[in-house]
Amino acid sequence: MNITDIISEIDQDGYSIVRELITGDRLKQLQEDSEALLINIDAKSIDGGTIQGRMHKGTFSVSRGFDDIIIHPVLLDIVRAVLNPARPGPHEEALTDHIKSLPNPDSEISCNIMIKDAAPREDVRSIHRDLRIPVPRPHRTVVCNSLLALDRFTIENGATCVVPGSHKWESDEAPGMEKAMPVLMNPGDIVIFDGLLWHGHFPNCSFNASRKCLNLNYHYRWIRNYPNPKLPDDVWQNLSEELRKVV
Ligand SMILES: O=C(O)CCC(=O)C(=O)O
Repeated sequence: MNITDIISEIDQDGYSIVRELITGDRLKQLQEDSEALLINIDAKSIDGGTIQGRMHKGTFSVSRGFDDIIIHPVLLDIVRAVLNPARPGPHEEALTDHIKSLPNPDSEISCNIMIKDAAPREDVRSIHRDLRIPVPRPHRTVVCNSLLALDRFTIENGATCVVPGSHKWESDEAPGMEKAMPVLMNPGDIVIFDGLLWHGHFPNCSFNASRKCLNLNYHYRWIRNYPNPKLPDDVWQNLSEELRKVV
């Protein structure tokens, strides 16, 4: 699929899957680096109660292992096209007024990364949207989220689920899981979606298959939900100009 088709798919369905964005040794290294960072957390079990889940937040502040993925040229081309403010959407005036009312309406794009897992026997992540700003829905894309598969995503092991077309819905009432479709991926595939798309993940019904992914959330800087911590000066100086612009 070419980039134009991917962008039209995100416009129409709210998401698109890019196959084999990362392959070979680079993928293997990403899998190892992610595995090494994951931290144990309490997670909801499908059997009731709590199990040991895994996650890593604030990944950019402690690892340089993902910098090239943040500025991957294919990913950035898609994200920049999807977040393009020159493509006005519904309620554009209300969106413009909201942005203008902010103390620092910085319209550059920023990326926050974290590592997410769905552990064996972990329950669903409930269906949600990634943002709620005081602007009527739908509006043009202001958060472009993505999940790069590091394990296989299957129906059994808690694949991400999406409700196609729901980024265009006015209502903020969460749809039921029965409306959601699985996002089936192999390691190295990536799903890219509009932050207004209703999504979550299915339960991981397996007993031994974890379902890791690198979560790259691209958004306008004026959305203050996902700030990256400030890096020490010597680390910052060594980052490429291109990377510094998006973190
Ligand atoms: O881990 C998943 O499959 C879902 C992630 C998610 O809901 C999110 O990044 O907002």
